[in-house]
Amino acid sequence: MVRTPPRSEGVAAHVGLTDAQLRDMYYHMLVSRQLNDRMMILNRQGRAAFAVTGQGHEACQVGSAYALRPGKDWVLPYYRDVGVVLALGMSAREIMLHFLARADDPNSGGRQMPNHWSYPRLRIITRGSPVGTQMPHAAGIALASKMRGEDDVTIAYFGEGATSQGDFHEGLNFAAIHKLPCIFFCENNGYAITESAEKEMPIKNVADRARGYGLRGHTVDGNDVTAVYQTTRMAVEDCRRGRGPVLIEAKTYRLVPHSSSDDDRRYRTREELAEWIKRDPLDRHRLYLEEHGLLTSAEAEEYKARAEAEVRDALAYAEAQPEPEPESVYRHVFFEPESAGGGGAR
Ligand SMILES: Cc1ncc(C[n+]2csc(CCOP(=O)(O)OP(=O)(O)O)c2C)c(N)n1
Repeated sequence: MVRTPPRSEGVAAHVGLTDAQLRDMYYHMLVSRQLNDRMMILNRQGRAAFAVTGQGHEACQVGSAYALRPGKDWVLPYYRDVGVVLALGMSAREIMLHFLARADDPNSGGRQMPNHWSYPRLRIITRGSPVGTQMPHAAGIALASKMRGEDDVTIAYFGEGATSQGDFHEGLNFAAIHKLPCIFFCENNGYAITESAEKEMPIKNVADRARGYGLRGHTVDGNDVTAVYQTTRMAVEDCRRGRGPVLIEAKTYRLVPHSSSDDDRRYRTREELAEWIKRDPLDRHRLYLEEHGLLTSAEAEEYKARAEAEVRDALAYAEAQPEPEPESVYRHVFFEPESAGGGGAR
């Protein structure tokens, strides 16, 4: 591969981030990848019933999350978004507690499906399993922010398959009519389980739909973490200035089957996969940092080892924690006044 000469000066400032943030992004991407890999292994070992992971989506997830204010902006992630919740501040230990359904899981006390995030301190909103339901919720939350005169932005994440759901259209239409501070962020990985994007929609870009609703749309390379950051940052600023909602489509690819229950060899070729492995967002960001003199190869290896250690620790910690008491199955099914506004679903 041809390498451009190091030119670190001003690169971070040009992107709108500090050198340290650009390196931290890489670390978050590594931890996200490691967590996802570990989840799939745990499933294969029979230690976790189900895993749905997001290898390949790290640039979309980490890049967009860096444009948000953790604990202030409202976030409705979907099941692949390990990188989003991690970059916002959920720890690897907490993610593992959730994945292994332990009592101390801050997302649901070990009572939700894996990757059904819900973390009040970080304003991460709980989700249901039906695809696309987060869109009207996001519009409603953004309406509340607007009515209260607060400058919070709401972001809803989803795959391109979710754009075929009625909820997607209702959410975008409502948000556009009321000019709500809401970002609809599509991680377009080209497949909805077995269905390729061509069978899901008659147009090439999800973002092209934006005009039909009267909102702004952007398509961005979803494997370029700095491009995703800049696009999301721009959308956040537009929302804060009262310019209404934005639809962002980040084009990417999932490097793994849909879930632990899927065999992707049935519907996509190994050659296609190999092409996308060459565009791995982790390698790409690492190269970017190295080319700009922001990270040496030795430091990159150190980052990798540190990420591995963090995930090993998270797993050992979570496995040693108790499972929820049987009686807790009835908690959080109906509204409980004493827990309203509390600091987590324990
Ligand atoms: C309403 C509804 N229909 C079908 C499903 C089953 N299902 C779960 S994930 C999924 C694919 C969603 O694809 P996409 O939105 O592109 O996200 P991706 O998994 O590709 O990241 C489907 C069909 C569901 N959970 N909810």
